[in-house]
Amino acid sequence: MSARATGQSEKLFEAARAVIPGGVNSPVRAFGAVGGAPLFIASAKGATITDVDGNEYIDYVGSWGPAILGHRDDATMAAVSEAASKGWSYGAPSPLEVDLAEEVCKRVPSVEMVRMVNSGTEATLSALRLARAATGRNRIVKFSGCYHGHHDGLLVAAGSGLATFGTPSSPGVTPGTTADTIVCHFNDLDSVAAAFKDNPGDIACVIVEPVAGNMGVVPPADGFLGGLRSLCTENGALLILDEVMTGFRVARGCAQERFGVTPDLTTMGKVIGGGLPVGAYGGRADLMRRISPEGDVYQAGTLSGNPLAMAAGLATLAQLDDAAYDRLESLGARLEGHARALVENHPDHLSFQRVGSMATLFFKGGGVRSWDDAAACDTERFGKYFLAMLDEGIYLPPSQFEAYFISLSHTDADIDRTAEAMLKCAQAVLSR
Ligand code: KE4
Repeated sequence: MSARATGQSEKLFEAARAVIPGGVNSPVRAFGAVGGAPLFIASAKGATITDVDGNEYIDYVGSWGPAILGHRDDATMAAVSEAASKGWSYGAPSPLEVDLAEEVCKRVPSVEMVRMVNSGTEATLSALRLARAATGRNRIVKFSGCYHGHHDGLLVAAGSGLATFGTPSSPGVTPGTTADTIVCHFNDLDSVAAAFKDNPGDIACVIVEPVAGNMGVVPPADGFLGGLRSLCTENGALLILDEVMTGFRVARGCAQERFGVTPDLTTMGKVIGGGLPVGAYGGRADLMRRISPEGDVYQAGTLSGNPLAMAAGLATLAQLDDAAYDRLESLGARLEGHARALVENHPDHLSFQRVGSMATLFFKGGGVRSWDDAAACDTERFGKYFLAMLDEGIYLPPSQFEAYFISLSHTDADIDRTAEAMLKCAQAVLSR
């Protein structure tokens, strides 16, 4: 029995389930993968979140990536307050939209123009539409285990073959909307080559998380991203890097800078809004000029580029200088150093993978290179570990297939305390 009081969260969860599907506004928050009632968060500051029962936790969800500075940093708070003092939605252009677009284009050379939207889903949805328009082709390639938002064409289940046409993975998604989606295997260039061979001249683009974060953190194998770039170029298809999670997280210029690959289009979210609703897509100017009203590819959004979100994004990026990424790397390496020792004691049952300040402890030995590997994780043990970590005051993502996010507000002491809890909880779970 947990020592933590959770009565207020449980009461809120009961009330929420009466009026919100599953009691949450996004499925992963419901603790379905780990059991128990989700914690309702009352407030957060720095690396700490506090639930409605007054329990404090070191937070590794970080709003699923946006809270890279830590929660409620003073500069972002001041910037959003200043913007709000003037008004917060006009449905007309405003100066901060230009500022953020210029900052993104300055940081990411492959992004010559960028359009702001309100979520990562909107960003990828729009980028795929643009890729199909620009190439005049219908088919797209994605990878099993990669997630790009909840639009119909990407809610597909992979088949068992090398490169298979996706079948709808959710009711309400019609076979027609997934008929042009081909599912390949992450870190497997042969599966992508097969897709191009089997669909000559039909593939508009390949969309990929440059570092997979939605099956747990799975780094690209050496040569994988470069191989995708070559295959796309050779076959007249566009390469879309979905950097909604990795963007401005794993390097100042995104994963494309860290891994030295140049996409045709990039999608962004999370950090670019500093926790307020922002998604973005951008890339080569000749492609982006196809977007309405300059071009004929339609895309729109009532709240796109709103001043509050722009202010939060600008204030966040302003603090992400080289020193910040050095610090994030140092914190990530510190956690990895502790985790490696744990994994060495349990090589058949645990793996730890990290890129910069995003990491995952997998309840599977031998590492994770693709979804097939990730699917072999012991998710039941992960659930027990997650709940045990909560009792230790550590709030992890409530799913094996997610990333821990470290922020600039985490201290060495936070990391050491987390590692101590990881060792205690993982070993307890593995000993049962
Ligand atoms: P949103 O529509 O949730 O803003 O972004 C979709 C998306 C697109 N691309 C990547 C690489 C993503 O990771 C996401 C969303 N990430 C999840 C976390 N795994 C959001 C958490 C949630 O769904 O509640």
